[in-house]
Amino acid sequence: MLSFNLLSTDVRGKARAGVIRTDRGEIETPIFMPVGTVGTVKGVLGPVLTDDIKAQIILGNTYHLFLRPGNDVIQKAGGLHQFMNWKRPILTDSGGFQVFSLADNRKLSEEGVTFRSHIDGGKHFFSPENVVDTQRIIGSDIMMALDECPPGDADYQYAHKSLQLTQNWLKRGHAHFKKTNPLYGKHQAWFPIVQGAGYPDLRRSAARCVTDLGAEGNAIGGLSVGEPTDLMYEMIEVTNEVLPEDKPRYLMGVGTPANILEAIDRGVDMFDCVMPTRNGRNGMLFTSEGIINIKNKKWEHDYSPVDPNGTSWVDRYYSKAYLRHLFVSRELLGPQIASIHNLAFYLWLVKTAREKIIAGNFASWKSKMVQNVAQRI
Ligand code: PRF
Repeated sequence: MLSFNLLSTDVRGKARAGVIRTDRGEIETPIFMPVGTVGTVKGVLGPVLTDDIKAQIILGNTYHLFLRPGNDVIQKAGGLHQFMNWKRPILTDSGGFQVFSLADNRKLSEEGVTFRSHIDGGKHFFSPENVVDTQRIIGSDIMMALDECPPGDADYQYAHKSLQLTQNWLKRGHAHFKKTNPLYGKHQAWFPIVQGAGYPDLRRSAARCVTDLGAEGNAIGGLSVGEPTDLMYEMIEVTNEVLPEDKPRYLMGVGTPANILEAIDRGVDMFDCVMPTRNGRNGMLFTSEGIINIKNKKWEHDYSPVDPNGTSWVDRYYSKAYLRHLFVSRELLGPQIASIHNLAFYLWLVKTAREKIIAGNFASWKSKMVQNVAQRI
């Protein structure tokens, strides 16, 4: 089983510190989950992820893994954990969001979604049931429901209709989850997803529908998809007023360090985002003092550490001038160092948030940190 223990709640706000227990180990919340879309956190070796970055759980994508290497390869390997030799928990996204953002020729129906692969144009069909089956084959510790994520500027009518579809899919996915079993002897949880675009009444009714399923954890989707940041925060608040307190809450695909701190302050426990790795590969470094563009000429002769306050060994082992040189020369090691640094920073951020919540001084630390992390240096 997956269990969640709340250890403490911030005295003033809604921030929580807790522990999720899975068959593959514990996850201390709030937590950030590095994104490992195709069974690799891009450019980062497994031992670096576990021992240096101290990732407690990583994310995989059903859509990508289903297309390549495919269910047969993963099943014969004995699941994704065996295949990539990762022993800690894995959460997989259902594929819904990726079908909508990557695939071609999508056709949505009550039954599910047909689409063409962005890799070879092959035609496929995802349903609330068959994405559970694929996630059983992957063997993820937390499986996600199939949902439709409407665009950030969806009008009410579209958002309402889309939510009805997602809610029907949630019920079908949940029923199928209950009827099926893990293939590799480790419990798998299934999390439903709250949608409802930027409309408080839709969010509330979606959160009630999700709560009624009684799942082991719940997710908030459909945010950070182009809507104003304040609207995103409002939707998190509205949703978390309804979602049960005794289950982990996962905000999907969010976000900047400031977004994460604000969402923690509103009672979110789990996060994932491609930003630390994707932006890192482009030379953007997140630090506790602000954002660095390492390709900037200003670092050409800066022989000080990549990040003197950083928690990863790469922060003190390499200089900014050296890292800039690697980026300017398009050397592979540059994006690798930046990814390791950024992931270690994100994990430091949520770990420190957790310590502050437990110590009872999260609010003041958060206000200061939200300003620091957003400035360009
Ligand atoms: N649904 C799913 N995955 C997601 C999202 C969603 O709404 C988002 C939106 N931020 C990111 N990843 N299934």
